[in-house]
Amino acid sequence: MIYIAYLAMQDVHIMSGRVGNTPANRDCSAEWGPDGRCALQLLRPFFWLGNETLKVPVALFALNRRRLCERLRQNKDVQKNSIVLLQGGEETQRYCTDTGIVFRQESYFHWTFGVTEAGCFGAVDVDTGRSILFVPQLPESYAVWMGKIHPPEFFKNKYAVDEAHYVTEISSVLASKKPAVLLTLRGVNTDSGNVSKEASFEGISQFNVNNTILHPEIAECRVIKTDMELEVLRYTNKISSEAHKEVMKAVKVGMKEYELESLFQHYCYTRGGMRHTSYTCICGSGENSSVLHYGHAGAPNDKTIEDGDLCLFDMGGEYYCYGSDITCTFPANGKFTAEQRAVYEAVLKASRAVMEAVKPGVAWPDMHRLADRVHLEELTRIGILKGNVDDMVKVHLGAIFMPHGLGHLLGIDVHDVGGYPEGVRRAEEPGLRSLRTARRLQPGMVLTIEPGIYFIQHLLQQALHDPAQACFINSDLLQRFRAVGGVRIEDDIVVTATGMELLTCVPRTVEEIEAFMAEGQSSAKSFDCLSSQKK
Ligand SMILES: [Mn+2]
Repeated sequence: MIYIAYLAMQDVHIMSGRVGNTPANRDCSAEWGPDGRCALQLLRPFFWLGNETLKVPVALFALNRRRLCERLRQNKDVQKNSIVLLQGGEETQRYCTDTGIVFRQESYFHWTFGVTEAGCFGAVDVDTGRSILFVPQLPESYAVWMGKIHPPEFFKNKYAVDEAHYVTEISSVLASKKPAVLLTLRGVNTDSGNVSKEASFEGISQFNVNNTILHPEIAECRVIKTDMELEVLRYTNKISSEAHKEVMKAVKVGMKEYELESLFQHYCYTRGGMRHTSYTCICGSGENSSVLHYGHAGAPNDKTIEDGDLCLFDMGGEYYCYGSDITCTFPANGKFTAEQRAVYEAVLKASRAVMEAVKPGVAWPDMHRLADRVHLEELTRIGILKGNVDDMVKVHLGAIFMPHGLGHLLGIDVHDVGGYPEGVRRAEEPGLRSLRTARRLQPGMVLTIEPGIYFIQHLLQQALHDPAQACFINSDLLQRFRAVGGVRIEDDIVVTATGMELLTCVPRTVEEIEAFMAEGQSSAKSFDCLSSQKK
């Protein structure tokens, strides 16, 4: 209902059904839902890459700005007549060369304005919600090398902001608004420890600037996703799930890991308009599946996949700066060994136990503890561990097998912001301390659920040399399982009022995976998402 303010009704051609796609981003494909509410396609203008890609109304960002202003107005430290000022990302080159790196917008700026171009600033009047975009005044040579130069008016329409000016006018335009204070963004990202880039321009010293209020407030807004944002995240998950399935169908013993990385990226881009992935693809096979962040420049997915290898592929596509984060683990030859199956099913049990328990009010560290406990129980059932599970928990044995956190917030950043607001403490115990958030769950939060069991030589050696942990380990059996490498099962979910919605849709049980891969080798009969989720 709140969307209605953004409709330009006179422009809308109401149709009885969906209108065919036309390659303009201001067309009129209109559709009414059964309750008389309009579909998102009605909200214009929108971001769209044509074909079957998702149309994202820029009204998404108008709503984000409105939510931010409402929050700031409730903050007693915010004076009347304050203006939020953000600086967008800038183009960069390879080191000292003139070779450009494909631009990706800075995440806070994207959340607020949805602008894809580099070198911009944006301002929002907190009292009125009025938005101003500042775009770079491009040199004439731009028209030769880069293409048509658009005036500010073009960007005003493209992004549905109230005003647009050149960046060179920022000082005079803001001065004309006589703001009591400019709220700029300065704060630490709790995952990287890096500080956000605060807006700065020539002449800012004439303004009263506050750089501490904005960061916690805007981060808090980003933690809860709107319905329009959820539509984008459903899309990124749909495309990335399909891409993972393409990979599972194509994988063959003898291939290089990077061939599957390439196939994933190709599917995401060609079918989903995803020029970027949310993070570097992790395509570990065999023992590489136990390397949590394999795929980096020092280990660039370059091993040959061998018969008997387990593949752990952690990959997610990004559309219009919204991400996804999915891990599939499956046998390269299409058939799990007994050991692989036992470990896989232990992790799947943990994943499903967490999904059953997720709902508003639940503390995320408790979900981590739940997954850990299921792992320890299952490893005991398999025989790798022996003894009392409560005693194992006391010596943090779970963190030997799952040294990372159970999952994290997901959104515009794959490790999305706001995990540790003031008052939420990071635990110190192994495993739990790696959690990227320790919050209680609220409806509208999007998270990954990614339990894993890994046989990491370094950690196993450490445990075997620690009498407090070694006493629980059956080292002969452990030896047999080391070849499994690691299993991770990662899905993306939204917390709903009563539980959760699963966004990811890939074959998950051993039976589903083996059947899907067998079909993939012969003909391409597709995996049925709905019937799988009903199970
Ligand atoms: Mn993840």
